[in-house]
Amino acid sequence: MNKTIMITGATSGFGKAIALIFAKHGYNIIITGRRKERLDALEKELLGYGKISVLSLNFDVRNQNKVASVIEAIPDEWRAIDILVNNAGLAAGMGHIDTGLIDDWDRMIDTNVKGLLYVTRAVAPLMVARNCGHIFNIGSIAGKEIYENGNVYCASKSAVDSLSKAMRIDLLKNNIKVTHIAPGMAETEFSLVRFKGDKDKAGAVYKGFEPLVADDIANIVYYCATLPTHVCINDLVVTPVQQASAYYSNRFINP
Ligand code: NDP
Ligand code: 8X3
Repeated sequence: MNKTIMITGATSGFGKAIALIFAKHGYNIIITGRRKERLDALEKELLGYGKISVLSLNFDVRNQNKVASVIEAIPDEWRAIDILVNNAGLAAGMGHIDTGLIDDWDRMIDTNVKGLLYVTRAVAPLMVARNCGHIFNIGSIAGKEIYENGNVYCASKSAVDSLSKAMRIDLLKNNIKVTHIAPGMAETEFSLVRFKGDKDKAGAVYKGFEPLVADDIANIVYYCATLPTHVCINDLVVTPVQQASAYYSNRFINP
């Protein structure tokens, strides 16, 4: 019987790449996100791999009632979720703490922290009931090292790091693995979202630089998920070779 993976934020970037690699390996996939048309297109693409089932759930992780009711209503054959990937998240803007936009702060905290908690609260009991499961939380190098203007995004990802440790402790007796992955710079729609559609600002982030791509993170998630049952990778920081930390990167210099 196929195993089942649920991925939040599967309409783009890491989440989509994770859905594709697990579909290739014969997992049934639950994809979630706000953009319904993208979920529909991805569902078709995933079904193209054959011999798997796909369930699309269209919700905003910030809406606790919706998260709880949609997950509560999933059909019986989908309730045995083996892997949950808490990936949905974003950075909104960059600014000093004295001038930052409150609306941006709310979006980041509501999505990256509260949304992750709402989804986990709805799915973890299903794993506890079966005494098995694997939860992946996508944090960031920004949660390990704080950089100027990163304040609230960094804090939200530090919370993801802390919550991963907390989940591992609280779910220890339930045989549930928890893996925190903290990527460095990766070229997805992340910077376009952070800079609110400004392509020049988003493009500049990766200039003179070979960033990670979504497949790099997807391959790592797949590797961690397929280790022997007694092995759990707890915490991984993953950067491009040209990035040594949140502050140090070795950019190509234009001639
Ligand atoms: P993308 O912008 O490409 O993808 C983000 C995904 O999150 C989308 O599928 C989006 O779906 C979903 N999402 C965002 N907000 C919500 C919401 N309120 N409700 C439901 N889904 C939501 O970025 P990445 O793939 O790069 O980002 C994935 C994760 O990786 C994020 O948590 C990000 O912070 C983290 N990360 C990214 C890094 C990078 O450099 N790219 C580095 C380190 C960590 P939709 O809009 O359809 O709802
Ligand atoms: C995204 C990585 O360095 O842009 O989480 O904050 S960084």
